[in-house]
Amino acid sequence: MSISPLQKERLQYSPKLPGMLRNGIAEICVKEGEETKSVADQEKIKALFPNTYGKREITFEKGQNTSAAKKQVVGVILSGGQAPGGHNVVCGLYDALKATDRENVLYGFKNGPSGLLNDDYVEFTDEFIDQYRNTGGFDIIGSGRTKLETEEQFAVAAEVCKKHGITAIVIIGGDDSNTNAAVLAEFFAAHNTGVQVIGCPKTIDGDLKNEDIECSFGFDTATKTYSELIGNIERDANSAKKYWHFIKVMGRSASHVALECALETQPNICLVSEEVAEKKMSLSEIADYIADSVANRAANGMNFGVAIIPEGVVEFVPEFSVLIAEINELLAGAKADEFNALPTWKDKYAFIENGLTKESMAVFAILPETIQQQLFLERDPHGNVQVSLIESEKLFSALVKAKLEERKQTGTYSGKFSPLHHFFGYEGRCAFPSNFDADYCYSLGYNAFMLIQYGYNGYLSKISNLSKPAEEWVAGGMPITKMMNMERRHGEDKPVIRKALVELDGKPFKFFEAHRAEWAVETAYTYPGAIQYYGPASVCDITTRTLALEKGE
Ligand code: FBP
Repeated sequence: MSISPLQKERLQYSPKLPGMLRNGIAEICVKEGEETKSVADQEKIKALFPNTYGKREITFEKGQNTSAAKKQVVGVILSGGQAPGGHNVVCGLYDALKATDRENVLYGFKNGPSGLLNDDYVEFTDEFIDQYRNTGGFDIIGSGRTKLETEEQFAVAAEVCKKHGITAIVIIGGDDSNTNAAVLAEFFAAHNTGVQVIGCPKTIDGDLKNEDIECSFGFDTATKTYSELIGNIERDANSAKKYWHFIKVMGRSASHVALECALETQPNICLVSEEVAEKKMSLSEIADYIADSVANRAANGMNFGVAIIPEGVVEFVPEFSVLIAEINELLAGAKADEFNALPTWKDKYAFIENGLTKESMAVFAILPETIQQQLFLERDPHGNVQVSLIESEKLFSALVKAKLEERKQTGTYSGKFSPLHHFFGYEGRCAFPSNFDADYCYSLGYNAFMLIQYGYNGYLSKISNLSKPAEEWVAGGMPITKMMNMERRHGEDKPVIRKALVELDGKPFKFFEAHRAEWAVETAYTYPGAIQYYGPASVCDITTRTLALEKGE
């Protein structure tokens, strides 16, 4: 296999562990902290997790290893969307497992949780794993979005574990996957299988974080990758001085990615979905807000700019969510066939006009035709509109264009507006992990094995103090049930890890809020450049602005 020069070098990189894990397995001891309780709905969560609720928070320290010597056969699963550093979680897990006992075994279940159900796996060896050290992607075993959530699935999982003598499963995933990890851990405990379950916090979206988990892995590298590209575009915009760039960035729901990129690059506009919802902004108000920046800059002779749009924003616009709900209703069941049989868009438009309320029709009517059609073409397997596929960067540039036309009529704007569109998502999910993600992920995996070795079940691998150098990081574990509350999902009350949205009173948003008026008019762009893997720590080991601001740095 031919590999790039960078990959060749990265294979040799030694990820940094927290200081307390550096002295070798024989010198890692555990310190138990307080008993825990869930963040809300304590009685309900306790009743649903009688075997795993209320366990103690733990941290590792330097000292005599007192874990029971036992052969470990561990299965690992990569779940959901790719995030840079996933391979290093597997490598850290493997290295700790083999350092403890060469007889220990690590299996990788292929293509996500379905690999466990289908008993489709690979056994890791030194030779195999060494090809993936410090590389991006999840291609080492593949990933998938099958949800492990039913008793039937858990029973199959228990059978597969029994067949291979598996002692523990490590699930590397986001909030949903780790919620499912907690339920699986409870099932295994309730059925005395002896199999432990440990989770690791992954997602580029950055929405798996709370008072215990400072950030999910992958967020650092993905946002640095997007920020490099946005910075390059800003410099192009400032050179050519003729385009407005509308850039959608990934993040299915929360706007952490968009906000971090804005903090890194200081664009003219960055929408924050959580603020849109809080202020109940309409599409028209958002368009006016962007148009103001376009017009003010034009008045200063700058017919160019950059606007960042979070992927999930339209779902946070109240009137748009009502429209989506009405469209889902309009096409429910057989009505979809009736709609699809209509020969022309004109006929379809009349059908829509007939079926929507006056208010929703007014919202629908201002959308560009391509977006109107997208709402009816892109359906998920349940027949619902696939909101994530809506090209919101094009939607907002079209709405802004219409606003500017109106302003031209009234003589309040006389600039030029040439928009270009971009979507940065998949570009960042499999980048070579930054040193931060390489180190953090390796530590998460290594630490996950220590949790297994010490017999913990239903815990999330936890590395904290992350804004400091790795030497000062703190390794430990937190019962997943501590992060849970009850939420309504698909008509049922379910125990879930609470998804972290951008907090409007949090320091990262406050910083952005304090500067955005200036950025909207001035050209205050900053150019972060490419991720640096070699060189001074001041550029190679920096974490995100979000984490630094949250930590008051
Ligand atoms: P996870 O929550 O599984 O980490 O995935 C997040 C994400 O990358 C979102 O940002 C994006 O909306 C989604 O996955 C895309 O999913 P897919 O890879 O299935 O197209």
